[in-house]
Amino acid sequence: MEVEKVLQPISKSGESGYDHFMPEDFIRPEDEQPELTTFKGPTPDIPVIDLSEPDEEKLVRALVSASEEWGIFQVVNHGIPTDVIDKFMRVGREFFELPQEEKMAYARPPGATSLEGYETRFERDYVGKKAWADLLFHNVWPPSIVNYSFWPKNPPSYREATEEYAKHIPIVADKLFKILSLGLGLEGNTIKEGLGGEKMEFLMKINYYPPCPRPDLALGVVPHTGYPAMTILIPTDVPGLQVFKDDLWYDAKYIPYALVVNIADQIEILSNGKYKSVLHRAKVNKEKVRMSWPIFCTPPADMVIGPIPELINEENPSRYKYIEYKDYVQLKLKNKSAAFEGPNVAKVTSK
Ligand SMILES: O=C(O)CCC(=O)C(=O)O
Ligand SMILES: [Fe+2]
Repeated sequence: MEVEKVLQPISKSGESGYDHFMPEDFIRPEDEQPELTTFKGPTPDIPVIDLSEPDEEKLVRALVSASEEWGIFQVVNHGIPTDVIDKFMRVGREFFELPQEEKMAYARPPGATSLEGYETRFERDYVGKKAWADLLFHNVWPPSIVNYSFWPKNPPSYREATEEYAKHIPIVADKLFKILSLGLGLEGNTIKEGLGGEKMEFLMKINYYPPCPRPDLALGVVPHTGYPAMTILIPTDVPGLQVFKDDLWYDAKYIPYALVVNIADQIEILSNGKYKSVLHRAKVNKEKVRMSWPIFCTPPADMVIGPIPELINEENPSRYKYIEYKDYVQLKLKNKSAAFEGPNVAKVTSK
């Protein structure tokens, strides 16, 4: 058995354990280390989308430009009450502050095909390194896929607070899918239907990033684009999310109560490459715990996804193949560099 044998001394202060030593397993290769690769100049802000904008055309224009240029935007005035968000974040944090044995009661079963469950300091990684994060995954919608055995019973209000927040997410997602469809010149329901309509699945993840002795060398989430359609995320106020744009890594600004929405691979495919699946990663912090709560809008496994037929003609041939979502995921998992290449694994290659 491989023993955790390489410990790298790192800090002048600190007493013991992770305060003092950084296991080699967590040190990213140089081309990923945040200190070496973060852009240090003036940083452009990720676009902000005001969902209460009454002028629909203006909203469409703003969302189209954000999705084409960035693939990520922050949504304000989304209609989720701040107290619902506060309670939701509180119960997630309380769960992660429980003793390890209690959290392990929700551990992802070894060899499970589903992502649901608790994992500690784990990441399926293409360079054989670990990410500095603990995770909990469970489905939140529709009810037919919810398995409460992965929902913490402690704190006792976990289920109620999480359901209260999660019920808003398909509503926000529907609004965004509609605007994105209109932005393609199509009927408002086109993207949602292309993703499985009411069968679309909402998988929640909680990222818990403990304080890290060397945040300059580690990452909480390694660079990736999302496999599914779209991610709707709420973070704590500790900065950490970074976005890759024009070959540079930028810090995302924290906006209280804004939802961070990123376009993922399936929307890039449906739009035949117009909307961009954004490459992103998460940094960790030396003193503070950081947390984030993404919800992944995911097509059902057997949904065949490819560019929306109305967008395809002789001048605009299909850039992606039509494949079932579960086969797409397998293609991504098989190819080591695919994690950061958007939907390239499904690209139609020229003859
Ligand atoms: O923590 C963050 O801000 C990003 C997390 C993320 O990208 C993910 O879990 O997929
Ligand atoms: Fe992500």
